[in-house]
Amino acid sequence: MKLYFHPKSPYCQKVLIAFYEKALNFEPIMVDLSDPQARAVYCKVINPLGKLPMLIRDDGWVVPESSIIVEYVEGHYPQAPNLIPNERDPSRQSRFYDRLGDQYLIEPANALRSLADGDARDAVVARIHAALGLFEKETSHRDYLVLGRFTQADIAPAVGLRHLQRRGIDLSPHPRLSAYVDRMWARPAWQRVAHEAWGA
Ligand SMILES: N[C@@H](CCC(=O)N[C@@H](CS)C(=O)NCC(=O)O)C(=O)O
Repeated sequence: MKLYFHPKSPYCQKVLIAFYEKALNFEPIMVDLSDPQARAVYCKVINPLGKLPMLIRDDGWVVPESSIIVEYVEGHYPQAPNLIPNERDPSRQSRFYDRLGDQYLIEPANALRSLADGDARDAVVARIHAALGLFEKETSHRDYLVLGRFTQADIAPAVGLRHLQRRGIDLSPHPRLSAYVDRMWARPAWQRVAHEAWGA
């Protein structure tokens, strides 16, 4: 299978983490969407929506969307770690945290890239701080968000939080949350993702 991705993209990092955690074989194909020619080819041949990541199986079956790719990976490669709990309620909670991470941490982190100082930026930063308060509470009494072990629930939030830090959002007023992010990014699969993205 081929994974179209960019190493610095948070949505692509969600998928890379799943692949590396499970030590899966795949063909990585890096796409630089900031290059107009590469973007035009990618949109024409692979994804008209111009979004990364995209997984394409050897039989041509296309799997878009980071969360759906993680779900695909868990369904087809059940080896440890189990990313999506089998139990109904933990599975729902896991999807919930994945969505919270996407919408309230990764999306605003991406938005901060292009927003100059002003009201629009202030509104995004205010929403980020509301989300940080929520996640501080969620991590104040547990090391992982669901089932007391690493699952899909931890991927989008911890990816989003690292990107927010890289955009200058200070997590130190949230000590449990800071410890949580550092704990996730200390995992070998995550260190590999960080190294490939930022050389860290
Ligand atoms: N909901 C999508 C979001 C994907 C997304 O927005 N990817 C960004 C990279 S982080 C992208 O491709 N941006 C290019 C663009 O919007 O032009 C997912 O989860 O895969």
